[in-house]
This record gives sequence, structure tokens and C-alpha cells, in this order.
Amino acid sequence: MMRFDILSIFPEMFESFFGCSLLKKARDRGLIRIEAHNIRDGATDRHRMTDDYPYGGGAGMVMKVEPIARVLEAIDAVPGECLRVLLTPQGETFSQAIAGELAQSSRVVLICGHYEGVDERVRQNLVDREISIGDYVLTGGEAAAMVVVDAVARLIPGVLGNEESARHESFAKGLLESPQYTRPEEFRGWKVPDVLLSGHHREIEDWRRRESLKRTLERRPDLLATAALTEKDRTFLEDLKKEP
Ligand code: 6GU
Repeated sequence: MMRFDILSIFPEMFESFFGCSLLKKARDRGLIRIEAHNIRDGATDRHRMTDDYPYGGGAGMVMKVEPIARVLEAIDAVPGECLRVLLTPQGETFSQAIAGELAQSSRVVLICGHYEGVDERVRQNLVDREISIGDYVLTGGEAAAMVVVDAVARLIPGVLGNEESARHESFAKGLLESPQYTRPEEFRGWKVPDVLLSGHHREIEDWRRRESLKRTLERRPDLLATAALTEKDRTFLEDLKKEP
């Protein structure tokens, strides 16, 4: 059982996201546990303030260190027993490789920062790692927490219906997926490629591999540098590059 704890000033945001689909199933089956905690519960002042004006002046508010520290203590998120992650645009960019690393931990604690900023002492003393989900700006780390939990949870054995799907798929193999089709064979004159209806498994496999390579070369040539390629793959790619 892997456990995720999320610290946020908007814990309600997570109810519907984690209450649906595969993640709900995984929770119901006891494969994962997800708890959202309100940072406000760690505030001690009369107004239960979670942010305050920046020392030295300037625009925007800064998230206070104490409420975060107190919630971490209340949930026993102690170093060594869990991985504490601050979600912030300043973190390292999230990737499938990082998802794999987090999936090795039995407990991941995600702290949702807000763009205006978090007191530097949170970074310095209360977290093990800082993660961003990409080069764009969100209003807060909540959507990022959903992305991270989703990507990590699906790597846990049993969470996906089909154990194979996680491995076989695009980023796991380092290539983009080949085109997929389902019924009907023809819709408004738009046909499914004949090879997929042929029943020749070897030919289908070869076609998929070639389509996958073609698509990766067109859309994400950067991925080819690290993908596991056979000699046959390389020859095919070289021929593709020669084409007009
Ligand atoms: Cl983790 N937080 C915010 N506020 N913006 C982001 C982000 C995180 N990752 C990308 N943009």
C-alpha cells in the first residue's frame, strides 16, 4: 500500500479528481491511500492565516512556514519514513523517470505551493525534493499534485487493470505510440489500415513499430537519442530521413 498525503489551502479540490476512475478503484482496493490535508489546520492565530506579507516589502503574499510545519508534524511526515515534495515552478521538471523514483517510496507527501511564493525555510528545512510539472505558470501546486499522484499511482502494481499497459506504452518504451483504431472498420469513408484487419500478428507488430518510429521522428526526435532501438529500427529511421 502506497500512501500519498497532500497539503493544500484548498483540500476540497482533490475530492472529485481522486474520487473517480482508476484512482478511485485503486483506493477502494486498498492499493493506494490518498489524504488531502488543510494547511489552515496548522495555523495557530485567531484568523488561521496561511500567508503573510513579504519581509523587505514587495507585491504578493508568502506562505507561512509554521502552518506547514505543524501539519507535517500532525500527520507524522518525518524524514526517512516519507519523501516530502514541494510543488513549485522552481523545482526540477517532472518526468516519467521521476514518477518511477517516487513510486519506490512507500509514502509521498506533496506540499502545494502558490506562485506568489513559500517561505524559504520550508524549502531549507521541511522538504526533500522540489518538483515543477512544466514551464508554464499555475495559480498553485494543486493541479500539479494531481498530475504527480496520477503518474506515480499508475506505476504501482495492480493499479492498472492490465499489468502490461504500463510497460508497453509510449514513454516507458521511449517512443510515441502507434495509431490506434476500434470499430467500425469504416466511418464516413474513413478506413482502418488494412494491416490491422489482416490477422497477421507479425506484420501488425512490424507496422506498429514503424508507425511508432515515424511518429517519434516527426514529433519528438529528441526521444530517439535515448530510446532502445534495434539495428532494424535504425535502418528504418535512416531510410525515412532520406525520403523527400
Ligand atoms: Cl508545481 N506550481 C505552480 N504554481 N505552477 C507550476 C507548477 C507548480 N509546475 C508548473 N507550473
